[in-house]
Amino acid sequence: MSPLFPALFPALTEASADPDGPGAHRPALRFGDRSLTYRELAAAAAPLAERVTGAGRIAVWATPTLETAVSVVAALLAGVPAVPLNPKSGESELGHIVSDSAPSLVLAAPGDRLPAALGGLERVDVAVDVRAAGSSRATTDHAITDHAPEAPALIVYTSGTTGPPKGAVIPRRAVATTLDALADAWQWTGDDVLVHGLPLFHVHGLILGILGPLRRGGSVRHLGRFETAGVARELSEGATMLFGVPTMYHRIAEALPDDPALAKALARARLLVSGSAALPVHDHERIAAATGRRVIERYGMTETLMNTSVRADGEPRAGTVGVPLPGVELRLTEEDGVTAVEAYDGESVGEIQVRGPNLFTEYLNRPDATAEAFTEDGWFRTGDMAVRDPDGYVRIVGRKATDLIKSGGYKIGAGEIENALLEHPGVREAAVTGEPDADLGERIVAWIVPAAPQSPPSAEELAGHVARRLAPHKRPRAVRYLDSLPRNDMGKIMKRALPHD
Ligand code: MCA
Ligand code: AMP
Repeated sequence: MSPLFPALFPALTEASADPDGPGAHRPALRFGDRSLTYRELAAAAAPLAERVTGAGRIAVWATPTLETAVSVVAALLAGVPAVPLNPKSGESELGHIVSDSAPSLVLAAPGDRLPAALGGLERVDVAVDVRAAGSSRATTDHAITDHAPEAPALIVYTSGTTGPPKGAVIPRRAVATTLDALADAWQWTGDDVLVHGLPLFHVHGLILGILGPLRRGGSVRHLGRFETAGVARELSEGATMLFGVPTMYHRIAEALPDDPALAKALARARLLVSGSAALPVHDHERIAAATGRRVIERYGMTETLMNTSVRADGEPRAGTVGVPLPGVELRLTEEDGVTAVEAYDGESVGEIQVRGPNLFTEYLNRPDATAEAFTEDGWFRTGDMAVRDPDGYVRIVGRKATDLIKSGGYKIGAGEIENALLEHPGVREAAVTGEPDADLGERIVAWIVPAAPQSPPSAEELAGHVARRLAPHKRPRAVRYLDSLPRNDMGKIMKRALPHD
């Protein structure tokens, strides 16, 4: 182990070395009525780590369950990069991810039905027997070792404007760095108990929401699925922090007027954190008015992990994502992508570029895309447009690419949906845009020129088509039919010229 890079999960290492020690019996993970202490987690993950050692890459069928958390911890202990799969992904998306990342194994809970796209992979059943785990201990045979900081920890697929999603290779060093920077910003300790209901195949729910508490030696209670009742229950029973996407906070804001128990529970929380998209000021204000608590925002990206945050000891300013995290260099640049915008005036807009140990290494198998994403001197181009207040608070004001849609906190490329729509026999031409939506932030709208104008495919048919091929969250929420799409002289679709309501 490198002395500069302590184990990713010190509490787990300790519980494994001293299964009767004081930290070993502390709670680590809870999903519904199933939970594991650190000692039990070590006992469950260590043999699995041994099983997958040397496996190249492994896929994890990332349902919101204890099995997923144990699988990812085991992969990290073994030093084998894990590829979390959205269990609702359709065939085309899964097929792409599997052929691109070429895992040798897929880890899934016993009884999970895996789709045909995973048929070629050897399956390892992850049987977490919670009761048996209580009496077993991680033995020294299953020594928990650590691995090189630059070794890949996870490959997380993320949408671009066109084409299929790209696999961001996230090294162990980035995971450790970002979680420690958040610990500093949020005064996050082993005494914190996090509650969340986020999916486990993205950075937010998996790295921040599961690996974060484990790195601190604290615990997480996952709701299985997001519901305000679950949030209220856990926060009133000892949870101290809540992580969510803006859609979740919007739903909380909507529920608050009729739910005094929810207001009381939120008022007790130490920290309410929103991220993955902008939380509208109106929702910030409604939550503050009903609970006396301010939600704080942090800003990150799959490729960069976390870049900025409002600090726990800072001023919680609605509409901003706070200040750069320790170790993160952040600059704004002009249109040319290299000239720095120096002003801190709350007005001068530039693209956010970041540099630091929190960054990914590359897009898997995509040297072209990797090269394009960085400037010559190593700054990562986020594509997010922002201004800075005089005291350094960053306000995100937009996005460079109009073909990226953020819906429910998921990043979705218009191009991948257009391609899927064009594969439908009833579609001649297709364009996809995002429109403002109070609940989802943006909703996906499909503009269709039907192959047969007298019998166009229905909106439900097209939503189902996209959901089956890609994923349900990528389905259009509205379909508009046109005789032709507006195009410029070059034949390129002019999305800004599409008629709006
Ligand atoms: C409806 N459904 C369908 C269809 N229509 N399924 C198949 N085909 C159809 N045509 C199903 C859905 O699968 C779902 O099933 C249910 O109907 C409701 O669908 P939907 O309305 O889409 O879901 P929702 O409940 O409204 O979801 C809202 C949500 C979700 C819970 C907020 O959007 C969410 O979990 N967002 C989190 C995104 C996230 O984690 N982003 C992080 C990436 P069922 O009811 O069974 O589920 S960003 C990131 O990581 C960076 C680093 C960052 O900064 O954080
Ligand atoms: P993803 O690529 O799915 O990891 O999403 C990253 C993108 O989410 C960023 O580039 C931003 O556009 C957006 N994002 C994340 N957090 C915030 C936030 N707090 N406010 C506004 N946008 C955010």
